[in-house]
Amino acid sequence: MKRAFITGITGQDGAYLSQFLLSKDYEVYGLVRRSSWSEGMDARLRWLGVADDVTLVDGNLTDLSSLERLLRQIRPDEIYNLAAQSFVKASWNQPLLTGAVTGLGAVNMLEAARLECPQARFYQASSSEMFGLAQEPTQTEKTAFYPRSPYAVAKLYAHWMAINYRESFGMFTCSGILFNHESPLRGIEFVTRKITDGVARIKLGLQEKLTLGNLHAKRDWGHSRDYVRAMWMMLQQVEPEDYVIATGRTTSVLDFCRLAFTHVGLRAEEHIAVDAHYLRPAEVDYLIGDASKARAKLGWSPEVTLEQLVQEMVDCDLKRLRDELKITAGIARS
Ligand code: NAP
Ligand code: F7E
Repeated sequence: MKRAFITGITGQDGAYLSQFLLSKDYEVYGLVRRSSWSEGMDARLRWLGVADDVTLVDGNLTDLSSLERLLRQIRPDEIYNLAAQSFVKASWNQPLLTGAVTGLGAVNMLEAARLECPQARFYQASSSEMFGLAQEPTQTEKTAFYPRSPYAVAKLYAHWMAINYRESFGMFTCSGILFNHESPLRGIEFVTRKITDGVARIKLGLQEKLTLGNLHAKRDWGHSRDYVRAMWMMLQQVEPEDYVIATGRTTSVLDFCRLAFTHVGLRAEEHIAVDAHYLRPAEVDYLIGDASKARAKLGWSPEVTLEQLVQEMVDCDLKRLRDELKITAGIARS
């Protein structure tokens, strides 16, 4: 039985990756940071029905000693470093924390692996945000980086450090340059989930308007379930390499809204408002990835279309809100 150690196990990708690795008979350990409210910590794992099948261990990406202790105890075959301050907009308000967690935190993880289990295979969660002000119309592993936020700069540092540990110490490190990927488990602050939650609220009469920022930004959106499979595939290869993971289709925020509103029989234009509060100091206007290398070498391709993704997200938000309304009505009656 292989053993995996996942940082960021309580996040969107951590939950789907846990489910995937359990289906492959892995023993799954996940890093959890201390917070004052621990009850909802494993909500995503619970939603996928895998919370009782993983072992959660306490530590923090910014505390090297905790990572060393855990790797010494667990001795994983594979390490997936998914933990990060991952919300781009927040990275301007908290640039130092973002650097400490998303950048240096990855180096803490690499260093702990080098000291305690240098043979373990290491996945680093790199990001299409590193392309930022895109230098080529379609981005591949060879496209020059131009990060546009403290988050992207921190990710780029972590990306090069993962490569540096491979080249300096011969460690099996892979960086997956993943384009945006979403799901019903996406954090509510990200635009796709904000849209699908808003559409569901408007449909149920709980909200009138959906207020957004830049409607014209374009992203290459896939499903998290497809993307965590690619992470695992990278670590099963003979040689460690870096891969772009993307669908090859780009869509504006406005068109994402249109898909979501149309799914519930509403017209997006009648319900969207724009507020400058949601604009960013520097924007990434356009991203579209070319995952030819992953297709050729890993045999990876996405299985979920954008339309299916949007429908799944809207339907899950509708169900969640209806369930909440039933509970509230039940309490009011009793
Ligand atoms: P997410 O839902 O925001 O999850 C982030 C995870 O990091 C959470 O489990 C969080 O724990 C944990 N974390 C934050 N700070 C930590 C710290 N100091 N110590 C330990 N854990 C900490 O992110 P995601 O969407 O699953 O993405 C996974 C990774 O892929 C991230 O590194 C992200 O930057 C990267 N990425 C994501 C995308 C995408 O489109 N989703 C694309 C490219 C790259 P709490 O639950 O305690 O907050
Ligand atoms: O923004 C625009 C916003 O916050 C997407 C992270 O997972 O993917 C994610 O980063 C676009 C931007 O994701 C709103 O300006 C308009 O152009 O959903 P987002 P992101 O910044 O692309 C990358 C690959 C990561 O690595 C990150 O960790 O949508 N937008 N109106 C808005 N965005 C938000 N959040 N809220 C709005 O109201």
